[in-house]
Amino acid sequence: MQRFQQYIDGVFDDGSARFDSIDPATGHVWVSMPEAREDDVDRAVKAAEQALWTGAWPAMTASVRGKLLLKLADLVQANAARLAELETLDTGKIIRETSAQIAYVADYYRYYAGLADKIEGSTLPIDKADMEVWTRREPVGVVAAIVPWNSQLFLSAVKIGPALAAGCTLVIKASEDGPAPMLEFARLVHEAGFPKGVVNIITGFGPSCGSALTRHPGIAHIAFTGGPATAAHVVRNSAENLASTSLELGGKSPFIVFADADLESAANAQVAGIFAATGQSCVAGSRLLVEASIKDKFIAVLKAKAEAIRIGTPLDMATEVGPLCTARQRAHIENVVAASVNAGARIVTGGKARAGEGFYYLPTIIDCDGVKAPSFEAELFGPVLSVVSFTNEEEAVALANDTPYGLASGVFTQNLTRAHRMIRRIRAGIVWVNTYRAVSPIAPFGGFGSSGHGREGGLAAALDFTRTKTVWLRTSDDPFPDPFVMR
Ligand code: TXE
Repeated sequence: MQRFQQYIDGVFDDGSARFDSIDPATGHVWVSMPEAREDDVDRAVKAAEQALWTGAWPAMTASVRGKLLLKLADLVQANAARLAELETLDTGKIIRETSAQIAYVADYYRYYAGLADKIEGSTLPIDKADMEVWTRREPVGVVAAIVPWNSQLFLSAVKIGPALAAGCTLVIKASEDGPAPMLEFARLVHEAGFPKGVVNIITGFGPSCGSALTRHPGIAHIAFTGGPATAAHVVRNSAENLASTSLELGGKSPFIVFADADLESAANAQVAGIFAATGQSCVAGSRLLVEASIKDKFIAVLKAKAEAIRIGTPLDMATEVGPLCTARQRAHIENVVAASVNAGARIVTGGKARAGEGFYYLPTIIDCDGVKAPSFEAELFGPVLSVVSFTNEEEAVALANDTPYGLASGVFTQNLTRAHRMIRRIRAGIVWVNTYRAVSPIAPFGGFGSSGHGREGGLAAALDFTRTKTVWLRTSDDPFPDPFVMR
């Protein structure tokens, strides 16, 4: 059986313990993984601290850091097929998506490579005649980056790219579910030539590895993607080391279709929003809010599309929906769907696991009109769409905002003024109008409320990995004035 290794201080090793990784398409063990325990975490953080303050990294100019990031980008691109295959094998995410996404991950590194030498301080027009005052943007320190199973290379790139551009060092904890692509990526980091200790990549379980990492005194910033309950643990741990946090916690995003929308286009976007990535996407448009007058028609179109989806082995380019990543995840979905049906919600299509091996769940649409259905409220992280209708704009806004989450939203209408009103009133970090699930390194990404705080992507994300140092330089040769008066 293939054995993966962790990467600490520029060296690959087997880790303190080992665990087996399961192929979600078969439910069988396929590779052995290194499990980082407290000792490994401590070694990794100390290596990152050492690399932050001594050796080649802090002496490097920002432009050279940028060049290293460019080299990493080229390596990711050159190895995209291998990384995509590993991500597909270890998480069940379809190869059609992993290959396209990983090729694009290279562009995220390129974007942050370009930013490395554009992180500037400023000169202040200070209100004192004998002073020059300016600010420097310095790296925030050692960053703990924690990612979940879905899209690990992508979700880590939006943390690693800006952190390295800013001059930080990192310990990245890959998810215990499907860490293979991250551990393989460590080989590319090594090949790119980053000084040892700058990037450390481990994996392990949340309560042991994740917890030890987030409360470690050497950590200055925690960049976390995962569920809100885990985020609460992470933030509590950060009370011990006073690390700053950025949290990307998924959502229950509304997908709003008005009667005047281009229904064929909206239906395709809704398929992308809920069935792509088998629904295991933080921005999944899992709540369809549809104007009552077109509800039946729109659901009929969606039902036909859902039933035509090719479900199959994730390594087949023709497959459109693959297995869920874990048996645990599928059981969670089964429970919430069952509770929704008990509450009176009606299954339009799907609503059950696929028979046979692997953690498959059928593309599902649930009509929740007039029912308080758990599937309409809880994040399922699977191919399950819950539908409720509305009769006017006011009601659509109220339904859209009736959630503690606030990550993404979609508005489908041909009415320009209505689109603008909706953009203003929806409480979410992203509003897509007549499109869905579009991302770019250039655009900030992140949520409101229970969807977290902080933004990934865009210029500002790199600044989040810096801290400001203010420098005061006195230009007068006169003696220091009255020491008992603050100047
Ligand atoms: O995520 P966890 P899980 C949602 C989704 C899903 C639910 C639970 O609804 O059903 O969360 O998924 C690490 N200290 N999202 O349990 O636990 C863990 O090892 C530090 C939304 O898989 O949040 C992994 O690396 N770290 C979402 C990472 O946190 C800890 C993506 C995420 O795992 C830890 C994933 C601890 N105490 C799930 N416990 C999104 N935003 O897209 C766990 N971890």
